[in-house]
Amino acid sequence: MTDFFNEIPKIKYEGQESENDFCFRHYNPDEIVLGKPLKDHLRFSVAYWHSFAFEGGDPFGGQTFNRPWFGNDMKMAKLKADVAFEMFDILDAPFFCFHDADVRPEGTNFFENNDNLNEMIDYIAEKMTYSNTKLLWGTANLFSNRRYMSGAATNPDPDVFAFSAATIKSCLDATHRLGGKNYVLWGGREGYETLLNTHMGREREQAGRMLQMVVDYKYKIGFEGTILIEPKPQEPTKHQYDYDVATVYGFLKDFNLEGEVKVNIEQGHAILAGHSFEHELALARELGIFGSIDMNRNDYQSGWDTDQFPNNIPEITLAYYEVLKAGGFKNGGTNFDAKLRRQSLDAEDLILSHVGAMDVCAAGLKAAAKMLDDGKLEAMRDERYSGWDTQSGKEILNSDLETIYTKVLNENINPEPKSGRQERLENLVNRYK
Ligand code: XUL
Ligand code: CO
Repeated sequence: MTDFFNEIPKIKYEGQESENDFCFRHYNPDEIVLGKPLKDHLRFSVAYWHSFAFEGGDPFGGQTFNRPWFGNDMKMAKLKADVAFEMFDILDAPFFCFHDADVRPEGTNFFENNDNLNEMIDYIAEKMTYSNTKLLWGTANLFSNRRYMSGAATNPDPDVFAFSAATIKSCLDATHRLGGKNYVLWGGREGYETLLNTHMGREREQAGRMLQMVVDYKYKIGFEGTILIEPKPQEPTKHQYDYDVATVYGFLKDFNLEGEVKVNIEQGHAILAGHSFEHELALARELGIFGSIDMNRNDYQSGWDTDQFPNNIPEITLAYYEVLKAGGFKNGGTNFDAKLRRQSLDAEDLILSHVGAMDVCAAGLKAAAKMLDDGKLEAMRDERYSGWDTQSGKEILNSDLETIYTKVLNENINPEPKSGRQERLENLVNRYK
């Protein structure tokens, strides 16, 4: 045991009347909702990078957190893992997620990185034998090191493509070894800073080729998890090729991978792309590529990817409504891709940020479940389209322009506009708590 979390007890469900800050008010893991326990609906995951690797920096200043495990050697990496698993235990977190660079010291070449990663994966695998926390997904950090400044798979230099491919292989091996449910590709630098130096078509081909190699390798090693792309429109790049769900779908179609790869949708990224979270979720569901979510929120004024913990129950309700409509998570889950504000220095801040986030997600999911179960919203939506279920509606859709022309003339079709009833639906949605 380390002494980092000191006196902080295991977090238990106490209900909404409790005055204790260190308890769940809405998240009762074993509560049955729509026939299954809340914990299996939500599948919460802690992000290793934000909770244990983030130093508190922002564009104007560096480290604010003093953590006993900060440093670039194996002893520190192991202490970091000890603290991480202590936090997973305090929260009884079902899952965690990591990048290679979060868990291992940074080496000076591929050999050292690989060696460091393997030693840390041994260490983490041992911890997982007596922990309840499983791996939701692993991923490679192909964006922090300066070698990736012009991209990873989309780099103009083939040696960077090679370095990236080798790194993905080690990370996929590590994820497989730890029993990961998914493997994520977020292309932080797969885009451009200026079109003036960029061969866009070529870079897109390179990204597609890398993805095909990842899928081939998944089958080769028998990894049964899902490969996920995490869309984001920009930041750090000016433009990222995996802009949003629609763009990723087009890309997957182009490389014949739409049956192989799904999406990990992040709240903040959806907003940066000019969409709502529920829009991205609904589209992924309709296209059959919904996989998992990164739950967080951005500051509504600053306009960049602030990765804050979620706290808005009505917004979360609409998001989980889409997740439930998609049939819930299969391999996916709710990963808190969220970090403390840089003034939140204390160990308890790390715990309470997750407690609050788990609670608002539980409240949102329960409201969404009631809304779905009740069926009023779906009935009103269906009613709006009911004309398509009639004989005439079906004929129109299966017809051609000439026949429809004659039909409109003969039957004197003269549509009468109907209310979209938006406010009535908004009022309805606010009733579910
Ligand atoms: C960056 C982001 C990443 C991915 C994993 O905006 O969301 O942390 O989730 O690389
Ligand atoms: Co993310």
